[in-house]
Amino acid sequence: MADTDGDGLNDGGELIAGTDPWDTDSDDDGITDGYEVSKALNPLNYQDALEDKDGDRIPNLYEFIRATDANSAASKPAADYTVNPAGGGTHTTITAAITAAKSGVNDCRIILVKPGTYTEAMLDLSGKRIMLMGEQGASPPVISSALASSCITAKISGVVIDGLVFTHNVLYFNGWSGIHVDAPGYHSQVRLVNCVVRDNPCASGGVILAGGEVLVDHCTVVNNRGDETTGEGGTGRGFYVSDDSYLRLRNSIVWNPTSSPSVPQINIISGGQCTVTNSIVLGGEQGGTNLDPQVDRFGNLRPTSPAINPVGGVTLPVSLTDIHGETRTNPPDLGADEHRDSDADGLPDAWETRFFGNLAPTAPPTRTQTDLPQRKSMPSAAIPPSQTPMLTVPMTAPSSPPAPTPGTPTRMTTPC
Ligand SMILES: [Ca+2]
Ligand SMILES: [Ca+2]
Ligand SMILES: [Ca+2]
Ligand SMILES: [Ca+2]
Repeated sequence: MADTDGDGLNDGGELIAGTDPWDTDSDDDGITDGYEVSKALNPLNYQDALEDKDGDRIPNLYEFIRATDANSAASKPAADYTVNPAGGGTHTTITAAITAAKSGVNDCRIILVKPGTYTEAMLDLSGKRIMLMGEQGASPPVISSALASSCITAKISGVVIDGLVFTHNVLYFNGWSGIHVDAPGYHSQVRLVNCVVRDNPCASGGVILAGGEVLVDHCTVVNNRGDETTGEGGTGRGFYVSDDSYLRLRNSIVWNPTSSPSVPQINIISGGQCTVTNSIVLGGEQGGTNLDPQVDRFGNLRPTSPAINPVGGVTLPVSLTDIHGETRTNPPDLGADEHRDSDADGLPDAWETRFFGNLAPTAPPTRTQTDLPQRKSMPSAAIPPSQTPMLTVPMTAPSSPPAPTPGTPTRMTTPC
């Protein structure tokens, strides 16, 4: 039978699928009808373009453009650019990699960002569809703006930001936010997944939506301020949803306590829309659950968090892994961190790996001060007498350590 529009789905198939035999992409999501039907995507729903059906971090749209299999986690494109401040990648700054991706002839390029703290001026994702992908590990890459602007801005449909931490290290300022999305247009979509947006002291809080539909999946949006009532960008502690934008929040945590309870966690104005699914939101806003998620200062779940194996958790298209690269279990935990305690010592794997370098129940002999830059500069007098200084922890672990009390690991306080 003929395939009149040449989209890989013959006319009989188009009839069965309900698609347009004269239109290669009936739902205008950038993926042809033929590919969508062959991969059991929905050729009549544009919202699956930035979903990740096989959970391999690569959205369906990118799998299609890059000619990989959206149904197989083993089939995915490699990163096109690698950012490593220490060298060895294609670039040492994210800005340079974005510039390269924009100036290339190809679309839907992938930038892998190695761990580090990046203090570059506001990153600008525009011109071409780009996926910014943090390398997963115990210390995921941090984008820490030192400027009175957002850490990053996404201005084009198809942008995906996966596995990064966004924060500011400056004092409060008006306008802007941790992430700024301004991608208006028909069926315009941006996806944030497995990201931590924390400690952004901005008038518009964690994330500004100023155009487009933004799918926020497994993100942890905590301790952002957004408590200015007259900021130029308006206010919203977690999200500021304006200008006909649409926030689709799923499997996430929005918990931004401040001194001004009148400012919403998700502030919706000027035609903005919002749907919240399977998420914790302070105050129960927008149908979220009002339970303290017990998140530490890095955005990770403490062992007693209600975000772990949430009651009524639903199975949705999710990443197979969390921001640390740890395997998600069903039901997946809320936010960017999946709580894993593989040696059952009451200490999360990511926490042990980050601070001790392995999963041993007490400090390993290989640990050095250089692993602990925050403590290295802390004068000993600043250590409360009730806490044992890190470097005097006994080097020899008892053969059968007592089971720690849940929620009270041996030492987890770090100077802020
Ligand atoms: Ca066809
Ligand atoms: Ca399509
Ligand atoms: Ca579709
Ligand atoms: Ca995929």
